[in-house]
Amino acid sequence: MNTVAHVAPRVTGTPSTDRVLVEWVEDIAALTEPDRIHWCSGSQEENDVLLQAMVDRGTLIALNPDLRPNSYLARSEPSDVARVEAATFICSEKPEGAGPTNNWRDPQEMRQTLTNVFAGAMRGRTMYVVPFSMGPVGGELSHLGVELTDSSYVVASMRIMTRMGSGALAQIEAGEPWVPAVHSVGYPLRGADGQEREDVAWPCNDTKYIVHFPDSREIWSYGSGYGGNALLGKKCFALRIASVIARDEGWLAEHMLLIEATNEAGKSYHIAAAFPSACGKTNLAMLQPSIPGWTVRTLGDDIAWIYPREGRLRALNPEAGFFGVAPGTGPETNPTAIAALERNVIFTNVALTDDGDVWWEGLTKEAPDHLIDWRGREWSPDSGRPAAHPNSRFTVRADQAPSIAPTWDDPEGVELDAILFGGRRATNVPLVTESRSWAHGVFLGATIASEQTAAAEGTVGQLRRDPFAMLPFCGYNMADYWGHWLDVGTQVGEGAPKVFSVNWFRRNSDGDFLWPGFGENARVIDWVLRRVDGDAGARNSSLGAHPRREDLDLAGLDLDPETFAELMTVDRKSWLMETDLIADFFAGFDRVPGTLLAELAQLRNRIERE
Ligand code: OXD
Ligand code: MN
Repeated sequence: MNTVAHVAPRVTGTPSTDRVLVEWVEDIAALTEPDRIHWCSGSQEENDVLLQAMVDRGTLIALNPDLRPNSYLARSEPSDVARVEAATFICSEKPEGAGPTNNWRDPQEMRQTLTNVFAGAMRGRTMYVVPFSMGPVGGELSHLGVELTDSSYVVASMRIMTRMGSGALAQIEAGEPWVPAVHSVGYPLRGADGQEREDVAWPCNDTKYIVHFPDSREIWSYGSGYGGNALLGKKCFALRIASVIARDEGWLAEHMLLIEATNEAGKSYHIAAAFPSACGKTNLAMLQPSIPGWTVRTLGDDIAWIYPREGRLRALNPEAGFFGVAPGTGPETNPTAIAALERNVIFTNVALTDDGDVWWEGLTKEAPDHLIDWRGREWSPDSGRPAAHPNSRFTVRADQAPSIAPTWDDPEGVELDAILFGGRRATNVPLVTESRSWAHGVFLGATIASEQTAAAEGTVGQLRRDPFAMLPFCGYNMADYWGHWLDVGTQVGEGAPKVFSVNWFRRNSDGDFLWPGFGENARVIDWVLRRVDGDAGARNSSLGAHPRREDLDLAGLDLDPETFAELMTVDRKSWLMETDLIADFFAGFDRVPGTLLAELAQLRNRIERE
């Protein structure tokens, strides 16, 4: 096969003055062979040009400006609709560095694989240089990255999800460290022989690699244009790589929402909460409390960076936007999100209405009579398939949420009063449990689980453990991560936030939820915060402390004593089984901290004595 000599790419935008950065960009360009290199400034004009080009190419559909101003719909390939955990790799030097919950690959072999797939991957395309800051630009706790990508959809999304552009670049030029992140959709427009092919609306590749080198703090992503696979500031950087940086520097990078709750007396508290994906994190982050006089304000809906400072833990949301799941978001479940989505949104894989607006399951009670579904096909309510993909998303700036806290982009973060760990448990796990100590709290986080299927059946054997909701996101050995949490608590001591487990999803024997959830979750938060202040009563079980009925503010809620009792029951036999399952789970790790094994033994002891 004849190969055509690569012509030097045309450069637009303002190249950096940073020699290391420029050399890296040149090296990646030499490997991937783009036709053009554009240095992104993050300006409005640049964004307008990119969006218009995507509309012209069919990658974006401009929505009706009267109904949804400055908003767009993208439809991905059906093969590229979610994070790909099986193709996500942690390439630490040794397999133990990644641990049993991650896919490990030898770093040298993976570098060779990446060199092969990235060779010529950007032919015919523009390679965008996207400098970004996770956390406010210049903030002491913020971290910088540069994503090289051949997807303008990724550029526009990174502009919403991160602080992207010249501000971040100036920090790099001032000598701050940064994480290199290379991304290609893997759909070059020209072969090595010079043969051209047409572009498609959503270029991607069936071969996918989402790769992290924790030792050198690098990210390489190939083959997908979607979400966490491609917007590399989010899961890849702010969780997987950041968790490694945090381990080395003595802080925590967590899959947690962050809120400020203010009670009727005007006293404010901050809470971080970890829930596995699809357990309503965005809804809780934007909670409208049912208790009169209470307000909840949002700082973040997905990620919190937590660090010790003067005997307390402080937390900050490193992101600048929400990449939320659309289905199930409606005026009743999350009116705040609905208000945030009025304008300036990039929607992906939702349905299109006849008047040029968007729709998804749960947006209205009744579906419209006619839609174009997420694959671009005609749809009516009797089509027998969802109109929006279950993982369809909205991408919107955080400060468009009416509930946004004024402190949300304070570079110092906020002081944490409580940490919640939650799973989706139909059985066994009470509505709320206060841990007995920091170590017990870490045990609760390490053993979070969700039932995978028909919750009413509730067979404990069907549990998926998702420790700290970090199973797919921890960049190193999960057992070492637990040890790191224990160390941070020891360092902070008395001033550490109190840790609770919550479960909004317990069901009765008919399969009905026992707790109404949503705005009523404020009643649990109220008890949690009164416990923090030492102002609320509780009873102890073998699991920890729980509210009695009289300890919760249940005014105006129709919750009979029997239902409450069922919600809080700790069943001895089931819990003995739970401890066996936890022991099995821990047995999958060869370096579980002794403190957690002791917590398990003590739990079993307490249950046996009950
Ligand atoms: C997310 C996830 O997209 O957790 O936030 O999967
Ligand atoms: Mn998440």
